[in-house]
Amino acid sequence: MNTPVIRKILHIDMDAFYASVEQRDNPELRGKPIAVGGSSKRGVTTTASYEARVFGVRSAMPGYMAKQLCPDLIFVSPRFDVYREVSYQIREVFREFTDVIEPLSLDEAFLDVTVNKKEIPYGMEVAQKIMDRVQAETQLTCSAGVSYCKFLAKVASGMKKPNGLTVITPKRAEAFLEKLPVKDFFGVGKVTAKKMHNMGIQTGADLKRFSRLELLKFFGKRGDFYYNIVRGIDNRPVDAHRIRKSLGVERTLENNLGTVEEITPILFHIIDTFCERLEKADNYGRTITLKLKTANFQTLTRSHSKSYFIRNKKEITDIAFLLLRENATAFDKIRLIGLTASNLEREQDAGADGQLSFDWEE
Ligand code: TTP
Ligand code: MG
Repeated sequence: MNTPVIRKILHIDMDAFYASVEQRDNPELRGKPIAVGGSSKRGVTTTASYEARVFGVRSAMPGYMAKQLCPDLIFVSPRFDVYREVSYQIREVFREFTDVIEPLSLDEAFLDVTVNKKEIPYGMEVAQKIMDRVQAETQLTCSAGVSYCKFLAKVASGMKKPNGLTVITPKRAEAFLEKLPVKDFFGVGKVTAKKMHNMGIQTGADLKRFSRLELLKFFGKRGDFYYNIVRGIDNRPVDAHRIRKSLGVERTLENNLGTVEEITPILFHIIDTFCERLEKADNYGRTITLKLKTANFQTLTRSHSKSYFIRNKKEITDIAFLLLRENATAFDKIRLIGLTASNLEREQDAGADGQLSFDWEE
């Protein structure tokens, strides 16, 4: 009888990625609190240096708020072409060890190193070697998580940032998950975490008290995922051939909104993020889709296609608002808005944008 092979999965994630690149390339910024992006009107930060995080500055924070928290904050414009270049460099490093690489964004990827090109028996040793090689190639640090499945590798990589390496063995997995706050579960977004908190679920141990059926009842098909994950069961393979068919952004609203006037500022904000995401991914679509979820959980989608790739922000804005107005009479209140680009220029460019394939928030 074959004994099942325990996989060795790594999750590698660059530390304060854009900010570290900026500090690397401009010595004057080193040791200082900086935020990348966020200086324009309505602009939000993409990320902050560790010096700025001490003050509470975070990703996706409006610039004015970041400045309030940290008056000495220096805003730096993003340079996506440089981030992309670093992203290629780190993927080349990964490729020295394995071809089973699933990028999640420019700065993070899953690697399956169960079998690796250097024939290193320990996942932890592979991870350490990769961290060293990444630093040598890019003068930047990354953090690594090592485990037997994607979920735990991903959680592990965030535990000792920056420049940290964390291993979660199968033996430690269940105890670790019991203590883990559900808000830190990969795949549990803000809305679900809140719902779980309302149900008295704070940690993995609390979550474990619910049966599969109960979780299915409360969370639909995601209930099955939560049931398994809290028991350390995650058999998803590292998918080196994930094909991206669309790129999008969606937001669940804090309050359900009814009129076009109420929705307008939020849609502007979504358009900003959406355009940034397309630019970051360096990928554009011929079709733009607006998705609205109504207060009574109906999903409305409307699309607009062109014969060319839609890159221009003004045009994207016009299309988004056209689609919103076309829908305006179809709902009473809405609870979620999303924008998606499809018919992409580069459907093969798996995960080059930062959106996770299993962000199952909504
Ligand atoms: P992350 O890996 O989430 O963050 P980070 O690398 O800046 O910091 P950490 O050390 O905690 O990993 O994201 C990678 C890059 O993606 C980040 O540097 C900037 C960009 N980004 C955005 O543009 N918007 C966002 O909301 C987030 C979270 C990241
Ligand atoms: Mg990172």
